[in-house]
Amino acid sequence: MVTAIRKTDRIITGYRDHCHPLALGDSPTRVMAELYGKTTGTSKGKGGSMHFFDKSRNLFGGHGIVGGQIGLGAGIAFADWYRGEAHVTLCMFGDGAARQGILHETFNMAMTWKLPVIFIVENNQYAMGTSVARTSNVHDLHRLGESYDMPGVAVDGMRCEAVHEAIANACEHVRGGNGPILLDIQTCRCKATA
Ligand SMILES: Cc1ncc(C[n+]2csc(CCOP(=O)(O)OP(=O)(O)O)c2C)c(N)n1
Repeated sequence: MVTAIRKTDRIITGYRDHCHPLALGDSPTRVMAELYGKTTGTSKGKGGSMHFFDKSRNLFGGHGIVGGQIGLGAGIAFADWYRGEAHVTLCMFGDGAARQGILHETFNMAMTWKLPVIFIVENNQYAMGTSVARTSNVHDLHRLGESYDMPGVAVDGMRCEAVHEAIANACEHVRGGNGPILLDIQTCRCKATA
């Protein structure tokens, strides 16, 4: 993902956030220090495991409230759009978070205002132990934006080239002023049934 974006683009994610600072160039020493609550950590020890923030790398968290980052991500994109800055926000969340009500209000406003945001479901088929199949009648998560006319694409998350290509295409779409796009990046090849 990081190979397809600009350094000035913004990233916001859920609570599984240890890899993001590393991918953005932070050192393992600082990441480990954060996990131990040390002032030498990425977020000065105040964030801990679920709340990695790094202003210098445009990492806006790390959020422990499942789905909370969906609205915040659109808010960051709104701020950039309002200031006339051409950044893209990559807003990541799990397949469980995708079932939160905030997704629908956010998708509606983000499409209405054509905000520069890529919504990314990290789809591992389970909200911790609860399978996609048990939480909804709709299992193709890339279709969740259809009622807002938001385009959606399913991506093989086990192939880094496919992820790079999908993010690069999505960035082009968003930078072209077309508004948000939803990527259902699948990190599990099996289909969860129970
Ligand atoms: C608003 C809210 N409800 C419930 C929880 C408890 N909780 C923590 S993780 C989780 C499941 C999240 O599932 P998903 O978004 O698919 O993430 P993954 O399982 O892939 O980490 C839940 C329900 C929470 N942190 N916040």
